[in-house]
Amino acid sequence: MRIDIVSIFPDYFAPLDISLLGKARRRGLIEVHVHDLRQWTHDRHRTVDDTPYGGGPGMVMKPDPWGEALDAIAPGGQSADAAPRLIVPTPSGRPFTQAMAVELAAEPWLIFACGRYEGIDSRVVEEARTRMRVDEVSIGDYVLAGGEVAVLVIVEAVGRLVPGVLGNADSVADDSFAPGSMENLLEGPVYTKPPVWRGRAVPEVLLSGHHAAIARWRRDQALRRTAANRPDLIAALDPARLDERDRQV
Ligand code: 6GU
Repeated sequence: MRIDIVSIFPDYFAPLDISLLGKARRRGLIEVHVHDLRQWTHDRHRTVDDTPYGGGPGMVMKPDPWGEALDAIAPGGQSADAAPRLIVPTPSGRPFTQAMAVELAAEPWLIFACGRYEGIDSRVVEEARTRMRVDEVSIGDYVLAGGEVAVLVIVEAVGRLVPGVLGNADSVADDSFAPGSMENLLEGPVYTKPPVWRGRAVPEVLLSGHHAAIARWRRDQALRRTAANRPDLIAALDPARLDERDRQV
C-alpha cells in the first residue's frame, strides 16, 4: 500500500517510523510519503490560509496550494483499480469505524489531506471528487486543532490490517469491533502469568484448557463489558445472532 500525507506540519508524522508501522515500512509492506503543503505555495510568506468569505472567526485554507498538491501527487492516468482514494479528516466527516479501516486496508493507494484552522476551501474536495474517490472522515465527536492526529489514528488502524503487517499470532478476528463474531462487541479482560498476583487469581476457566468453555467465557465477558461501557452497541446487536447463553448474560 502507498500512503501520501499532505500537511503544513510534516513533523507530526515522525511516529510512523517506529513500532509496528515503522517495521512494515522497512519491510516494504507500506510506503509512506509525507509532503509539506507549503512547497505548493509561490509567495514570499508561503501563505496557505485566508479569511473566510461570509465573515466569521478563524482562517480557511486556500484552494490553490491544495489543488497543486493533489495534481502533483496524483496526476491521473492510473487504471481504476490502482487509482488513489483521498481521505480528508474533518470533524464534519462520516464517522471512522473498524469497518472503514478494513475497507481502506484493501486499497492500493491512500492520500490524506490534513486541514488546519477552520478547514479547507470546499471547492478542493468538490473538484477532487471529479477525479477520485473522496471521503471526509471524523474520528469522533470532539474537535482537534487539525487533521494530523486524526490521520495518525486512521493510518495506524488501517496499517495493522494490511496483509503481512501483523504476525499470524496477532489475529485481528478477536479485536473489538472486528467483523464477524466480535461485530459490535468490546473485547473482555485479558491475563498473563503469574496465576495469582497480589492475592488476585486468574479466572480458573482460562487455565482449564477447555477451549469451548474459554470461548464461551470470553463472549460472556465481551457482552458484559459492552453493556457497561457501550449500551448503544448492545441495543444495535442483531437479535438473530444471539444464542441462549448470550441472553442470560
Ligand atoms: Cl478527522 N479532524 C479534526 N480536525 N478534528 C476532529 C476529527 C478530525 N475527528 C474528530 N475531531
